[in-house]
Amino acid sequence: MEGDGGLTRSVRGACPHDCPDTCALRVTVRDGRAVKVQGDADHPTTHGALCTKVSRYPERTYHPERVLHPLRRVGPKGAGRFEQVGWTEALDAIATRLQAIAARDPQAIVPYSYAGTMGLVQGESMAARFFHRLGASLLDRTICASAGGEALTASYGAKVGMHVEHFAEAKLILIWGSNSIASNLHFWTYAQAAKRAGAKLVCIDPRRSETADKCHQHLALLPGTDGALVLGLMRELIVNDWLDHDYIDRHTEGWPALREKALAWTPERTAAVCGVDAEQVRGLARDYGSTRPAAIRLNYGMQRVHGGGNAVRLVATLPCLVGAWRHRAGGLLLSSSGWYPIDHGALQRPELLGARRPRTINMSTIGDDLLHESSAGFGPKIEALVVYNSNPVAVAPESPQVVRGFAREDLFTVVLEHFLTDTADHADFVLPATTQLEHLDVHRSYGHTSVLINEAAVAPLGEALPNTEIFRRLAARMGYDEPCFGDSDEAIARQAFGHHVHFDELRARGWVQLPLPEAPFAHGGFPTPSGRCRIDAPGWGVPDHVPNHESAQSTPALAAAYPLAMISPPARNFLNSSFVNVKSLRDIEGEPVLEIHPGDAAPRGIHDGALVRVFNERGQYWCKAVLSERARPGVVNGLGIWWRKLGVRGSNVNEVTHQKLTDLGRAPSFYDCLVEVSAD
Ligand SMILES: Nc1nc2c(c(=O)[nH]1)N[C@H]1C(S)=C(S)[C@@H](COP(=O)(O)OP(=O)(O)OC[C@H]3O[C@@H](n4cnc5c(=O)[nH]c(N)nc54)[C@H](O)[C@@H]3O)O[C@H]1N2
Ligand SMILES: Nc1nc2c(c(=O)[nH]1)N[C@H]1C(S)=C(S)[C@@H](COP(=O)(O)OP(=O)(O)OC[C@H]3O[C@@H](n4cnc5c(=O)[nH]c(N)nc54)[C@H](O)[C@@H]3O)O[C@H]1N2
Ligand SMILES: [Mo]
Repeated sequence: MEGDGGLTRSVRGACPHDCPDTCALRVTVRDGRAVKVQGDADHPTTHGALCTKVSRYPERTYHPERVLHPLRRVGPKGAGRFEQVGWTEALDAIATRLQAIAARDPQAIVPYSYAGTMGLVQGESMAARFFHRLGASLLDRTICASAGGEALTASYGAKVGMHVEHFAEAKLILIWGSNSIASNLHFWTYAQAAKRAGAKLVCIDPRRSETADKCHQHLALLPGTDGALVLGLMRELIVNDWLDHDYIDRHTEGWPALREKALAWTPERTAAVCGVDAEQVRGLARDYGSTRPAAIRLNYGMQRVHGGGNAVRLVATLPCLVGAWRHRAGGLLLSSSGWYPIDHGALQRPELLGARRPRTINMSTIGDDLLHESSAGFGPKIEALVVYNSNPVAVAPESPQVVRGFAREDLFTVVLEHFLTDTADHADFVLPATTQLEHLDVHRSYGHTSVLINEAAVAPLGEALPNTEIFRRLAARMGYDEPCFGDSDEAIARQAFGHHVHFDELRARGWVQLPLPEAPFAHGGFPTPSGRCRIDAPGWGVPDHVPNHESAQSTPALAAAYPLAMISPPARNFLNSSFVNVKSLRDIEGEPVLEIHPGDAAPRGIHDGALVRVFNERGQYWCKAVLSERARPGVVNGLGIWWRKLGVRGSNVNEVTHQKLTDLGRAPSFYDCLVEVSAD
């Protein structure tokens, strides 16, 4: 920290949001108020630049609608009517209710959290200790990345990949299922540097995104057909012998079985399944087979379909087949989070469970699970939910079911929040949480490889408390006296990386780089038992193309009624459902939109700018039609996760998505969804 006479200070921070960039921040504080948030110019990947959203972080923090006091419900469930109460009253009532439920069966209590903050302290530390001690249900945190995560682990042994900085030296970059300009801006800077140095950029995405506009080539495949595309590319690599046999022999296992499968995928068959031209398949294979170094930026967009896990395993095999890993600017990056030596045991204390083995609830099926009665297979009916760092009523799939569950009068719901979100509206108690400017945290990233610190820049607003402190106080009321419930936030922050990161150095510099090899798999050394990439992995088998749950091929009758495939990728100016209530950002987005190809709009009598109804058997939502070639024929793009109450007629895109899971990782398949659209 620096200052000028104590009035203006610059505080080191880290962006808390669920984004691969995890930027290093400098927060300017004047007279105790944060007046500006900027990117740290010294941090290598942040490079002094922030996205539009996070540069508005003070607007979000000092938003007039911040929840600044504990609130208790006064109206019917879901009405969002509350009265202010004191902390003592709120915590006493919550502890009493949780204890009464726990006396019957603590598994009837379910924590529900995701990545509102990615911080290791304000995420799963004191909260996890509390729920472990209680013996509550465990939560399977699958809503975003677990299909791809499990796939990478099957193939490489961990969620690891290239260093993002080295993309600048690549000669070919495949941007695969990622709208990098919107959701991974600091990667895009390196991709542009590569482009200036002569690299070819190819975007593989059903939507002609802002990123696709700026690439040399765009392959607009049908959603959920990435696995087929890879098999087609592999066949071309084989028949033209664009393979690095030495790398395959030394550093992979199981290639012969996949080779056999791939040989059946002619460019014509591949093109028919993917909805592209056979020439595009041949051309892409030629580029990938003959350009060095070639790098793949894979992102989670392409794994939100039934076969998402298998597709990631197939893509992850490509850089091994051509030996791309030999060069530091070759290989693949989906996630770098597995490089971090995090001591989850110290943070979460699973030993507090003792001999108990609670059931696990999958966060992605919370709609169905809230409506489940007690049964031998399911366990007890869910009686209480404690939500923090998440807005499930807006973001979880098939919201008609989620809303029905949250509206249960007999469900006891506590929500720790900054705002009265769609979820908080359904709470019995809303507890005011601090924002990133008001608490201490430490961060890893899933797009780069430094550890960052976030110092508290200002005092908590109103009566807000950090998540940690809320759970600390609840633990005390429940009579939990294990020493770990007395740990301060700084003590927890020091435990996160143990001796691997020198905490005082982190504090002094704001971030420290993990010591990692430049080209991690140039000589193999994957973090698998054999050190090889597992093309055929024990327990997972040989990857294959897995068709969508819903598509013309897999469910023709359904496709006759609901002929359009809908994907729902992020809006550029929101972060999932965060920032939707920040007016200046909502003004840029305008209103919820559905991009539809003019050829699909015309027969439905849909005009540009018209209000349309998007529907299927699960539900319906309304938004504005944008006639655009950004949508390929047969596919519509419902952009962004709006707050339902700020959307049209209280609806958002998850009204029509379903709760069916992916092949690996038990994740939702948001982008595997058939709908029909009509003019309203
Ligand atoms: N501005 C902004 N940034 C964000 C987010 C946000 O909401 N807004 N969300 C953050 C989060 S939670 C995450 S997980 C990350 C990563 O988030 P991702 O969901 O990976 O986000 P995108 O990079 O937009 O990538 C999605 C892209 O995949 C495309 N896509 C959809 N289906 C398919 C398919 O079947 N195959 C292929 N090849 N492509 C497909 C979409 O059209 C879209 O362009 O981004 C983070 N960054
Ligand atoms: N249709 C469709 N649905 C999707 C997606 C999609 O692409 N399409 N994307 C999916 C993906 S990738 C993800 S990751 C999920 C995202 O789902 P969530 O992780 O639920 O993300 P957000 O919607 O941003 O909600 C986070 C909430 O946490 C709160 N919060 C932030 N910091 C703190 C804190 O320190 N303390 C407390 N108590 N609260 C805090 C914020 O105010 C915000 O309301 O959504 C998924 N849903
Ligand atoms: Mo995500």
